[in-house]
Amino acid sequence: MTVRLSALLPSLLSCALIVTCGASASASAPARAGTVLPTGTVRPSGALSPGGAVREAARRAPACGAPYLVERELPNGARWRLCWEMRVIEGLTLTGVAYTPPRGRPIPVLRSTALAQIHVPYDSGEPRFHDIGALGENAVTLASADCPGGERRERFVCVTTRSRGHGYLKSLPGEPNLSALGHELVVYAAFQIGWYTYLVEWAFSDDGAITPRVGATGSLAGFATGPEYGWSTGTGDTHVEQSHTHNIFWRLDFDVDGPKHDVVEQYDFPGSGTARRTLSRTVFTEEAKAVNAPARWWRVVDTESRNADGHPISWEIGDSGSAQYRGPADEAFTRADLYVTQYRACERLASNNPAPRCAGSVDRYVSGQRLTDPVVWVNVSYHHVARDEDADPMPTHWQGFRITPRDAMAENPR
Ligand SMILES: [Cu+2]
Repeated sequence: MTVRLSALLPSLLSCALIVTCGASASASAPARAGTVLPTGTVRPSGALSPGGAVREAARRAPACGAPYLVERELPNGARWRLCWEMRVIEGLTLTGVAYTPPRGRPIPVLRSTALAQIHVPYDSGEPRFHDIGALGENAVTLASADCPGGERRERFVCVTTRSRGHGYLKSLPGEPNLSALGHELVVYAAFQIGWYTYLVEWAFSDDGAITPRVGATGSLAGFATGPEYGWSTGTGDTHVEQSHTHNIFWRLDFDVDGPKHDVVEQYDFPGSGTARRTLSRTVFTEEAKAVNAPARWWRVVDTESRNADGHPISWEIGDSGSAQYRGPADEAFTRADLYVTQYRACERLASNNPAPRCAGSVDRYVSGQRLTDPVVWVNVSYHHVARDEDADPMPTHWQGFRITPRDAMAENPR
């Protein structure tokens, strides 16, 4: 552990000198062979989408071919289609995500999704990393064993299918037993940031659900502290590893059943402590920030399109697994769990946004604009108190959330 600390010291000093620590964590990463980005798949560093009509056309109709096209049918007959690219800043980015239920028509869900920040504040107050600044430059070459049963695309991305346990199981007297194992398409990549390796994945289930999540593995950073801020790891009590939080932000540009008529709603069920719970709906007509609460969830609904049952098609967002970190005033972007903003191409990251034409963080993107093309930002926190088992390599700790179809189909799409 001593060796690691001394190895980190130069990057910490340069971090202090340049004030913004966005690139400092990646600067401390061990040099890796084979992390050259695939030609033609990466935008130049800091570059934004092309402007005007070209940009509009490109984002309305995302298209791609091999090896960037993912099109897969799962055993129940459901299909997912999407494109991937490895962006310099955000790393793995998925566009044009559409779900086709068994015997149904394709339903667009997301125009694009990518990570928008990995913010890692340590419990003593320092250091405080913003690990996304050049994620794509730190993509790890995957071995074939790292992509079991799947296809490696351009060495960095794995596309595979895996079981998700029982999709359903029904056994009622007088009725035929029904059960089936479910499957999901998984698209993931790994990124080396400092001593940590982040596994960034999206799972696309055969029932239409999407699970974005990030797993942190690799090695502990080795920041020593007193017992009030950490946990004794390693041999005996020679080292107290400093606790810290991983605040992970996703940017989700929804296009539920096409680019128009998307509205974001919040649902609550007040009545705690009484026998009844009522349903309460809040429609976000303007840009908004929201915090988690028990039984609270959100949905993006297309107000014009209907399922065969006549109900509006939507995808629901649940974020109940977050530790809900709240930072100091100069980290106001940590003070909400979900943001809804009007689409702007230059609003890319939740903090340390690289585009000078836009504000610097997601809390400041919320400026009272009317929502006609909503982008949803989800913040999931995990408080990492190290334990002896974390060394070494550190077992993967996962954090993420769920996006579930709500009335996209008229019945179970089995
Ligand atoms: Cu950690």
